[in-house]
This record gives sequence, structure tokens and C-alpha cells, in this order.
Amino acid sequence: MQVATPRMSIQPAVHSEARFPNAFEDLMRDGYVILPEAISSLKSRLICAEVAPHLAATPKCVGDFYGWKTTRVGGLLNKAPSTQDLVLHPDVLAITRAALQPSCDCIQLNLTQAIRVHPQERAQAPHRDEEMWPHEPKLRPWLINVMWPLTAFTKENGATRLWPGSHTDVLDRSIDPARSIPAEMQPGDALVFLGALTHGAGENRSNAPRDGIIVSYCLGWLKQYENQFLAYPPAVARSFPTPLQRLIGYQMHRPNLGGWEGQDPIQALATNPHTLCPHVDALTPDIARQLKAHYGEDA
Ligand SMILES: O=C(O)CCC(=O)C(=O)O
Ligand SMILES: [Fe+2]
Repeated sequence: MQVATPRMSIQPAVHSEARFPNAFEDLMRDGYVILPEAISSLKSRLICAEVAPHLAATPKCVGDFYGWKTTRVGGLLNKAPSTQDLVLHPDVLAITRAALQPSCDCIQLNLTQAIRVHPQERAQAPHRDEEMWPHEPKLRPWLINVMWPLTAFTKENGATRLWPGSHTDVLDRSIDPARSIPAEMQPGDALVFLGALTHGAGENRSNAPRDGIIVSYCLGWLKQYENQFLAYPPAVARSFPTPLQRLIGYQMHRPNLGGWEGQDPIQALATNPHTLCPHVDALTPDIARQLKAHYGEDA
């Protein structure tokens, strides 16, 4: 039996996605939304070409979650630099912030991962990506996933399978496959879905690989799935645009979380970072006011 999990109503913090005006509402209602032609097919081909050698050189995965006839490659932002445009996609970021920012000071990148589902790979077990944080109930979204197809996604070749509306139920690993739908898409489209939506890669019954890139974002106070500071240590991250440096985690999450030597961790990207620095508060305006009031000072 499925027990409905109470979820608080969600007020969008940012809601300016001009090209996809209903996307946020669709996402929150159904648990997913497809953004058609979110990037050009040219850009998608470029990303595909950059990722291809890495997918070809990487051994197949090991495990019943990752799949045995599946290849995955992480840390794409420097291996395939055009993926930076996926991560910084303005419409996706607007939708993601609207969904996550009510529950955090700033969002962060959770992972980038290319996924090749090879012919004869079985359907991945139904799951939720929010399972990695074992805390229930989650009253609001903790994670937003974006699947960017690099090849056409079809019912036959393993398009991601989604159980629409399942984000409001508890996870049921034996959920009826007949109630799922394949996210059929073309390169350039983007599938945005909630981390609480039950889903899985489909079975690949075709004779060609199905390739896609997952980009996911999570609340800024969570442990990221992919260790971004190993994927992009300062020597690598230094060349990234500042908004990307911030998203991967070189940022403070107020109050005072994620600093380095008491400073904004973006200082670590300076050519000669200082380490003898004072710890400097990074407080939310609310907490700053409360502390002033506590000490009897004017706000
Ligand atoms: O490749 C896909 O379609 C989805 C993969 C997935 O959901 C996962 O690995 O978490
Ligand atoms: Fe997943």
C-alpha cells in the first residue's frame, strides 16, 4: 500500500523562464517536464563529440544500480567544456532555483554524468535520486535532475522511464512498469524532473547505444553526489566562469557553511591565496539582525 507523503506547497523564489512559461508548474504537478529545443542541435552535436572519446575509453559500470551494460563518465565540465552551457542554462537554472531556493540560501551542482546505455541493457530498477540522502519525509524538493539526450531517446533504445506523479507517494520498488512512460526526446531537448520522482533508464532493445548527460542540482547544504572539489580542484576551477565556480561549490552557504579559513572559498582560486585570514561571518540578514538584537545593538 502506498502512503501519501505530505509535501508543503511551494512558492517559486524565481519565476522568469520566458521560453517555458508553464514549466515550473508542470514540474511540480507531474514531477517532470520536457523543454523542447532547449539548446541548438549544433551545440548538442558539439557536446556529443567532446564526450564521445571519454565514453569510448571508459570501462562499463559494475553494479545493479549503475548497470552492467552501461558506461558512465563524471566530471564533465573540463573533459567536455561545452557541457558548461548545460549546467549554466538560464531557463533550467530559473526553474531549479524556483524549486530549491525556498529551502536553501543557494543551490549547488550535484553532478554531471554522461550515461551510455548499451544494446541489451535491461531496464534500470525504479528509484529516486533523492534516495542518496536517507531522510524522510522530504517536504520540499532536495534535487532537480536534467537529462540532456545526445542521441534520440526512444521507447526502444532505453529512453528514461518516468512514473508521472509518483513524487507524491512513498517509493515503491515494485511499482507497475505499465504505469511508466518513456521520455522520448531529440538531442537539444531537456527532461527536467524532481529528485523524488520514481524513474529509471529504460531497456535498450535497439542495436545502438543510447547516450545522454545528466546534470543535477541540489540544496546548497547537502553533501554532493559527486565530489566537486576532487573533480575540479582549484587549479582546474580557476579557469571556469565565476557563476560556474560558485555552482560547483566555491561559495558560502549562509550561515557560515562551506568556508575556507573562515573566508568565502572562492578565495582558494586566487593565484596566491592567503591563509592567515580572520574568520568573517557570512550570515543571513535574519540571523544578523537576531544577533544584533541579542547584544542590544541597533540593526
Ligand atoms: O540514464 C537514464 O535514463 C537514467 C539514469 C538514472 O536515473 C540514474 O542512473 O540515476
Ligand atoms: Fe536516477
